[in-house]
Amino acid sequence: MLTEIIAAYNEAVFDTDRDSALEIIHCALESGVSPEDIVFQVVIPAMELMIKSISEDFDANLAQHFMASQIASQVTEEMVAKFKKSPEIIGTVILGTSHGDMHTLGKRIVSGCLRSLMIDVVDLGVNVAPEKFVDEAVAHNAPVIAISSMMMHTARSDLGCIKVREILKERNLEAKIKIVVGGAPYRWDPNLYKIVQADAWAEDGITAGKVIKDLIMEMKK
Ligand code: B12
Repeated sequence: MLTEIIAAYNEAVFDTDRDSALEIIHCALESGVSPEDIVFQVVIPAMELMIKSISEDFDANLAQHFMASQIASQVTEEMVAKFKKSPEIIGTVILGTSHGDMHTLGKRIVSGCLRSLMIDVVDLGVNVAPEKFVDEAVAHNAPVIAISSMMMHTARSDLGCIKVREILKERNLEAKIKIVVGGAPYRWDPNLYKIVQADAWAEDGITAGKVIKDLIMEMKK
């Protein structure tokens, strides 16, 4: 039965049909599938499957990507509330757009993707000061700061990632807190993340989930 549910859910998500996706999930629940199985066997594998399809043409698959992350986030939130035992949160990520940057859509997608992977997200919103990223990471014991920049000048700014790195260095926090960046400028220049001294970058929300999850697991070792 699970195989059929997975196939039906994947089709609904790929068609960006939120209503059908939710209906499939609710029917699965009624027929006895556990909320845990829905998240770990249905929702997360569907997101992983989507990594392959969207990476072929990011812009053409944007709507699909956005909807998939929103559906995954919504279903995960609903199912987690029904888990027998609260799921173990893998770690916490501090997320925000860099100083001067008001673009929110990409960050929203990233947040949805992270939450669906059991990563706790502290969303600081837009136009975040570099000190704030670090202060919040320390306050929440977060191993990752994720910075979204949609414009070249906010990605390269002295008050963006570069400053966050400087503060981590000054406070001797580099071993404890890693920086992951993303946004259009990093797609234009895949080496930009090194120039701004981030530890990693990802080209889309689903890949961001994978990169950040791997980084958190690596740091736990
Ligand atoms: C929508 C949009 C706006 C909207 C934003 C609405 C909103 N609430 O977000 C509005 C109209 C407000 C706007 C304003 C401006 N914009 Co604008 N905007 C765009 C546009 C068309 C799409 C951006 C978007 O939402 N993309 C869709 C999302 C889903 O994609 P994404 O952000 O790239 O996110 C994905 C990945 O990058 C990644 N990702 C994103 N963040 C992160 C973070 C991490 C940690 C990781 C790992 C991954 C990751 O995952 C996301 C999901 O897959 C882009 C053009 C473009 N093609 O990018 C211009 C664009 C970014 N804007 C631009 C500009 C110049 C501006 C303005 C200065 C315009 C003006 N003169 O006022 C202002 C700046 C406002 C400000 N201070 O921020 C330029 C930047 C040019 C440059 N070279 O830097 C662009 C590229 C347009 C252009 N071609 O000129 N904009």
